[in-house]
Amino acid sequence: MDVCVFGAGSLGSLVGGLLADDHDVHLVGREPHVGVVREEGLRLTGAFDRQVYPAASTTPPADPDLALVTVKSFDTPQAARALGAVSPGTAVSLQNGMGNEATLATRLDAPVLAGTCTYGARLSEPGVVECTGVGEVAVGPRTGGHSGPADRVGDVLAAGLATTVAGDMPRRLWGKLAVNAGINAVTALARVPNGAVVDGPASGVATDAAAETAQVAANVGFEIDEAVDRTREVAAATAENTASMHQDIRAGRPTEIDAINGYVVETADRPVPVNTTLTGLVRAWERGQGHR
Ligand code: KPL
Repeated sequence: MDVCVFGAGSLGSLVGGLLADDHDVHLVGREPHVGVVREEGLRLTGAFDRQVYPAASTTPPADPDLALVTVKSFDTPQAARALGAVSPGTAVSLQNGMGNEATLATRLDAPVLAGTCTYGARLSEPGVVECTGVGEVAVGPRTGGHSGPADRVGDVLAAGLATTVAGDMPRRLWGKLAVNAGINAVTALARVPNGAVVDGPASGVATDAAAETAQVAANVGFEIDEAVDRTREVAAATAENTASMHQDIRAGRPTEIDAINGYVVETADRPVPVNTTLTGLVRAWERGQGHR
């Protein structure tokens, strides 16, 4: 199967790398990373120790059977345009935040599936990605239920990743959103690893942000009562990790605040003070950096 990974940063490279022995994988990312992968292959370290040889470039190949989208949520419109031009057979969002699938679907004729991914990854240097935590991928129709494309994509992913084909992706996306709303902005603003929200001064802020997200989810029809416990569990399981938003702030890059805590604020029909505060602080930092 021809698999294009659109957004081969840390997570996309890990996902593509884990599939490369079984499928014809093409990583689409930035230089110098894709150049090194093209010349020397991709080294997987951490939980894996493997050298793989996917194709790699800055633009997507024509007609891939499957496109796995792993760009930051603010780059989804650009991914939709680029993938729309190469007509993948099926597309799957494995991104943080909400609304990515709908944005992709505006430009693609193909089925667009929802996905969540809890593998941890870090690009240690061009051509080298470290797996900082073995997680799980869930994939399924973006409106829930089951479909032939979702089952087929599940088989493709299962070649290299722990995979579940799920009939309740909308609920799972809310569950993942709550975890990200609890961990990402808090650890980014406090400049602490994920484990710092398990207990200590930041834990109440993180669990309140997750609990507010669960209330908003319930209001739009999705019960994620386990959100607070799940946030603590993920923080404990990824205790040493630097969350993606923390990595972005450290590197001076724009963050996914709009698609995470900002989405909670926009969707809420009642006050969500913790998410509002986190969103305001991260947006203020972004403005200071000239990103907005
Ligand atoms: O998804 C993550 C992220 O960093 O974006 C978590 C779950 C917080 C793991 O670091």
